[in-house]
Amino acid sequence: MYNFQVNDMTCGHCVSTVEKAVKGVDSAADVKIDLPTHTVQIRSQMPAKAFADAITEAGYTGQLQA
Ligand SMILES: [Cu+2]
Repeated sequence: MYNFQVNDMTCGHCVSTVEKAVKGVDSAADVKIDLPTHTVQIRSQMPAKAFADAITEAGYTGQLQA
């Protein structure tokens, strides 16, 4: 389980863009996005870096939380 803080995700459109980016890395990933707290929870076998890169490529700033 990875937790990303994506502070520049500010509306429903951002949420769907980030979700698509995550699904683009792993279509089977379990993604939970909470807009009020700007958090993206991802359950996947893929490395965290792949998701970090995809979030960046989608135009957002994702901080992996420890
Ligand atoms: Cu938005």
